[in-house]
Order: sequence, then C-alpha cells, then structure tokens
Amino acid sequence: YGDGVFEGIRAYDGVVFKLKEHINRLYSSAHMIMLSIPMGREEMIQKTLETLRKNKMRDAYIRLVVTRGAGDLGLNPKNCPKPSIIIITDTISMHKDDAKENGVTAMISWVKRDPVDATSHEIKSLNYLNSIMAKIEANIAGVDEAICLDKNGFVCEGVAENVFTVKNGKIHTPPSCTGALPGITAESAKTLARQLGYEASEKNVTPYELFNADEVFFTGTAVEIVPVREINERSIGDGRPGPITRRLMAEFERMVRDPKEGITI
Ligand code: PXG
Repeated sequence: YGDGVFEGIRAYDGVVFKLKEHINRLYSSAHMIMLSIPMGREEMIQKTLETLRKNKMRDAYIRLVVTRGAGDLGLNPKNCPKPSIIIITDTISMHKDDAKENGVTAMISWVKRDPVDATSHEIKSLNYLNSIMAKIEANIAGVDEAICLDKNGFVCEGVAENVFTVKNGKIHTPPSCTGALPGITAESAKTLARQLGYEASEKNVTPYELFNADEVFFTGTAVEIVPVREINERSIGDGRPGPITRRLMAEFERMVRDPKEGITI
C-alpha cells in the first residue's frame, strides 16, 4: 500500500553527505504516518556506515527503507506489529551524461502534486505513484523530467527534485505548502547561494514566472544540481545553463566532498 518511508542518500569518497539531516527527515516522515522505527537515530547512522564498510563502498547511493512490516492482507496497520528496516548501498546515475553540460528538458505535467492535507510529498513515503504518473507523461512527451503544479496552479517540484528559478539575480524555490518535499540538496543550494551573496528565498512561483525565468535548475540527491534548458518547448533564458546555476553546481561539487558536511565512513 506504499505504507512506509524511505531516504536516498549519497556518499562521496567516504563522506556520507548530510547523513544526519537525512536520518532526521526519515524519522519525521515516520512520525507523520505513526510508524515507530524500531531503532534509534544514532544506531541507524552506525548501521548505514557499517553497510557501506561491509560492501566496501566509498562512493555510493544509499537507500534506507522502513516498511510497516509483515502482516496480513488487510490494510489495517495495527496488524503489522514490527516495522522492517532495509539498508541498500548501490550506485546511481540519473540523467544523460551531458545533462550538467547542456541542461535537461522538462514539461509541466497534468498530474497535480498531492496536497498537504492528503498524501503530501513532504512525507518521503513509499507511495510515489503521484511522481511516477508525472514521469510517465514526461516519457511519453520525450522530455527528461516532469514538473508538478500544486492544486492552486503554483509550481511545486519535479518528480524527485526540487525546482529553483533565477530572475534578475534573485533565486526562488516554492515553499513546502505546495506539497513539495523539503529537499536537503535544496537547503544546501540556498545556503551556498547566500554564501555567494545572492538572495535566495521561498516564494510561490507561477508557470509564467517559470517559463520567463533567466535560469531554472533542479536539485536532488540523485541529480545534484542540474540546469533546465527547456520547459514545455519554451526555452529558458538563452537555452544554455546560466551563470548562477553553473556557479552553484561548482560550489556544490566542492561541498559534497567536504567532511564537515557529512559523516565519514
Ligand atoms: N522532491 C521529491 C519528491 C523527492 O523525492 C527531492 C525533492 C529532492 O530532495 P533531496 O533531499 O534528495 O535533495 C526528492 C528526493 C529516486 C530518488 O531514486 C528520489 C529522491 C532522492 C534520490 C533518489 O527516486 N527523492
């Protein structure tokens, strides 16, 4: 039934980027759906590091999954007394090799983000049908990624990425009241932007503002920071990755390898 929560985390050269933040978000997702994880946060951190060590991986994609656990065929979670914890370490590659160089294409999908008073994507739950339906539309249209709007028509997020606009040097991303996941990469991008002296804030973004932005980029654990060059066949800026996006990409590459920004295996 999608009754569980997960995290996607990356390790770069032996440093697990923002591991604490990911663990905290896992427990917040679990709290919302009243799933009591049968393991403390510190132990979850240690088990994650141990899995990487045992699998001899220093660069990895880590997937933590906590399900409601074994039960009967009914949907009552009361019949699943013991949640299951799964830790996977693997590798990942998301977009085409030239995505960072040339940017990706996207479309606004007809599939609206689930609202905050429903199966909100603020919860990183195992129910990703909302994203998958949007991704199917992108596949049919032959573009790389889909962007979901919220029920009010404001821009929300990509299927597994947060979305940012740059206009006249100001950086904006939709607030979580649109139903977007509070992204850890997005938070890092905002921090980096402010360190570089840019204004970066959360604000409702309309489709008009998205199409007319100077630059658009996605952030996410899997994609990192990737420029968007075209949305619904409208070019973004001059159709080339913009200067602020490129600067943030370069800074982010440095950040993920900084031991202070994560936990070392
Ligand atoms: N929105 C949604 C709906 C997500 O699932 C993000 C934004 C970006 O958040 P982070 O914290 O990663 O910056 C996500 C991230 C996958 C996969 O394999 C999904 C995510 C991350 C990694 C892999 O589908 N979700």
